[in-house]
Amino acid sequence: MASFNRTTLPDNVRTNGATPNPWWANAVVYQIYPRSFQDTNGDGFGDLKGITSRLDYLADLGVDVLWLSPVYKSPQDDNGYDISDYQDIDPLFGTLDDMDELLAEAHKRGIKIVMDLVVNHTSDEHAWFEASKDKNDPHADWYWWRPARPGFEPGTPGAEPNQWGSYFGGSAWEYVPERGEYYFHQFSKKQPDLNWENPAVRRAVYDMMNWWLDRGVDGFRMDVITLISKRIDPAGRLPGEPGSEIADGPVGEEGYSNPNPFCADGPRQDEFLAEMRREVFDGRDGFLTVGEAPGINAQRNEHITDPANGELDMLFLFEHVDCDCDGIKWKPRALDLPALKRIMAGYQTAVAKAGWASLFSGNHDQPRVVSRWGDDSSEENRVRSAKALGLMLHMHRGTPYVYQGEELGMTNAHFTRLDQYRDLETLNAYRQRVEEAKVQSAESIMAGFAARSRDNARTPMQWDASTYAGFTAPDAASEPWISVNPNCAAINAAAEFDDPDSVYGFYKRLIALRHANPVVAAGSWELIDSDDEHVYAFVRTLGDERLLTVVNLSGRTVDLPAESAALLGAVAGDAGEVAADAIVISTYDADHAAASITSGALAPWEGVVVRL
Ligand code: TEU
Ligand code: CA
Repeated sequence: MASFNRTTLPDNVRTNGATPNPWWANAVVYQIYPRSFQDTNGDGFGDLKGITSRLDYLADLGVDVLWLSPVYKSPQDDNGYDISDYQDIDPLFGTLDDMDELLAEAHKRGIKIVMDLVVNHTSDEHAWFEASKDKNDPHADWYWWRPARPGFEPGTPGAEPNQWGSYFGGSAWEYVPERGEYYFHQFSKKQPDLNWENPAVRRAVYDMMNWWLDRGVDGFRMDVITLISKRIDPAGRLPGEPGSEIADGPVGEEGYSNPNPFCADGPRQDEFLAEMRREVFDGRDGFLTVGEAPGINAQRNEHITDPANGELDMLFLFEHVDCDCDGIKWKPRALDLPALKRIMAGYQTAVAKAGWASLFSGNHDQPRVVSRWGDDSSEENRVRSAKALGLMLHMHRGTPYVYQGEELGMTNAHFTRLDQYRDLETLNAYRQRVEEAKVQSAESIMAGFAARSRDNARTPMQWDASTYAGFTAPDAASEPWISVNPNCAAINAAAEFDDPDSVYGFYKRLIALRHANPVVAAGSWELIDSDDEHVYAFVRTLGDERLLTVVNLSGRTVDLPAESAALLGAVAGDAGEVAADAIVISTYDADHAAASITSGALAPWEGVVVRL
């Protein structure tokens, strides 16, 4: 049986404050979006057998854990984040036997698998929701049902219980004549929010989680788990509903108010997470829990991920991937690097003593990082900037997450027509912002989609240069569910797999570096040259080992900033040169890095890690 215990961290090295260090202390997680990863039956959708067929690739990359986006039974309104049966696999992806085979084959290779747990809401086609439409059914109180506002005809504009809008457009309330009431949904109307105030709901969720862990799953990524506790008044009324002691927020340009301030990190957040830990994970080991945490700041991250509080192992925070727009996702702006560095420093310093950080720049909801913060306008700049961004992230303290295709330097889709998009968030935003509220022009929002649509990360994985990038067979019965990026001709795993200078080869080295060097996994982190607008530099220290990471995150040659230059000067020889063997890893070759250091300037997208 392969060993899972990759950690090379002695117990006197502090990680998240647990003793002994958690098994995942120097692990790297790889996120798979199954729908777009590998199709094996020609229906144009990725499937579980496809993932199993690519395990040797993932083992070669060196990742320790796979996070699968949802593969449960679902109407696929939000690509599986709307679950209608938590304990069965959607036929689109295969069967429970396929899941069992994937678990067994992954475990043989020393790779663990965590599933995506979506329990803030279910599908409106879940049996629980169907039953809850009957006010006399035991499930009647499993969701947030509310009557129409007094004086309004149910189902007519203005009759909604409050003014909240859904993240996916329109009101957050949907009227069901059968029950004569509205239900609350933060996301699409096919994703009704579960009522976590109801202990029967929590019990059912914990039972389901235990069922999967008993089946061999190694943990969960928990979808919007910091939205499950809603602010309510003593009578249980939501903000803004008739008679509530809590007003809901101001109405925005699209005609609705934002539920997030009343649903993010709510009053019972810690209680629910601690109860889940006790009811599901206590007594088990070898698991990983990571919560998706919109609305959580760095200080709350420390509390929730401090093992002493018995909640979650780590969280995904969002401040860093929300910092390059002014509140409206579809009106992006260029990255302000000092702002990003301040945010990342806040994350890192908050968990310096206890708690832990996740490290990600991409996922199935975010645009491709090489297009967003790098430069995909030429092959050379794409490869160099993808490596520079990977180096920057992976040299931080915490657990890195690699999103499928990020290790290849896959880019945004660069769609130009609305009919190329599939994501309901994108399509609903067009209808609401351009056609209904008329608050953004078609041209402006199409540019916003090209930069930020979630579909940028959901084009099929590029395995080779064939018609459908090897995602599905060229003669498949169906085309892929979303267009393959034509740049698969040059950007694909087959072209990169054996090339040590490829983005793939570079990510392999980053991952191996973490496995082999405790200072990378657990060393302290200190930002330097914080105001520099092009260079991201920081020092990692563990005992007497110190590594300087200095990355030029721009397409121009820039001078080494002062603090970095001083640290390098202290280890350089008389002629200012640094020995090539002091170069731990670099986005060019070691000789080029040494020459750059000697010259005091970094080439475009040049990143270097130097042992001080
Ligand atoms: O995402 C929640 C969430 O925060 C996203 O709505 C994110 O803010 C947005 O996509 C960025 O524009 C989780 C899942 O990752 C996402 O795929 C689901 O659509 C959503 O929850 C509902 O389950
Ligand atoms: Ca398939």
